[in-house]
Amino acid sequence: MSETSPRVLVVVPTYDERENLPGALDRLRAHVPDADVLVVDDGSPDGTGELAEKIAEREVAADGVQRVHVLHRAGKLGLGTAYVAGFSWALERGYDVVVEMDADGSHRAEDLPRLLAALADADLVLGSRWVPGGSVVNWPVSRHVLSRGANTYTRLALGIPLRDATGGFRAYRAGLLRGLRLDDVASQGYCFQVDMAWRAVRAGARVVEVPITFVERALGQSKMSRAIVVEALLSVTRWGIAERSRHVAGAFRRSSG
Ligand SMILES: Nc1nc2c(ncn2[C@@H]2O[C@H](COP(=O)(O)OP(=O)(O)OP(=O)(O)O)[C@@H](O)[C@H]2O)c(=O)[nH]1
Ligand SMILES: [Mg+2]
Repeated sequence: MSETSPRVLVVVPTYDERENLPGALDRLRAHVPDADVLVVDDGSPDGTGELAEKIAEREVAADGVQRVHVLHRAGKLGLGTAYVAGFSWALERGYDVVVEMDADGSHRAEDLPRLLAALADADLVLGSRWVPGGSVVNWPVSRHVLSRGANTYTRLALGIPLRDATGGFRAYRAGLLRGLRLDDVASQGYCFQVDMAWRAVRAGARVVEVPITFVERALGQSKMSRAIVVEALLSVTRWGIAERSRHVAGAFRRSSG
């Protein structure tokens, strides 16, 4: 990464976020004016993709620079593949840093400069709700329990020290993404976030957590579902068992060899 002025791309996946996207893009422009944005829209029935195009055109007309880009996909293909498509788009265009960020207002653009600053000594920076200084605004107790429980389970099952591996507000050095095999990432939802963190840890990446304030969406519908929670639980369990088996096999080979 060139230390002077890294080129940053913020990837924002959208599905029916018409009410949220304009505010999210305005706040990004205010807090990280030099970052480019890629909206990855899955043919949102509410017209989010077309709205994103209009905002992009308006910005070009205003100052002649295209900072907002839009990638249209044919239908709802899932959060994981939306991010992988966004990462590939970024790597093909030579960005130095790639950010994941939701469109629904949960991830605050004012926290992003701290995430980007922390990349000076890291390959992956996780915006974390569950480190000192991190917080969640407007969540019912059930969501706290789910997120805390999922993260504790992930930490124990995979043996990684991360407090918030399921969060989706994070910044990657492009070099790390280039070194990870993204073509076989099949996870969606929370599972995608854990998958990427787990791949990064196994690749020897420096992963750090920076506290963020996560604000529950005020508008629009959550796409979270029971299937997404089950997918994460099953996959983390599978990865944990595979990891333990590798350790046991290694110890056995050492003791018998
Ligand atoms: N392109 C694309 N975007 C998606 C898809 N599913 C969700 N998103 C977007 O991904 C972001 C996160 O989705 P949310 O529904 O907010 O899910 P969440 O943040 O895990 O759940 P909540 O905390 O309940 O909001 C939002 O910007 C969504 O619009 C999808 O299949 N394709
Ligand atoms: Mg959300």
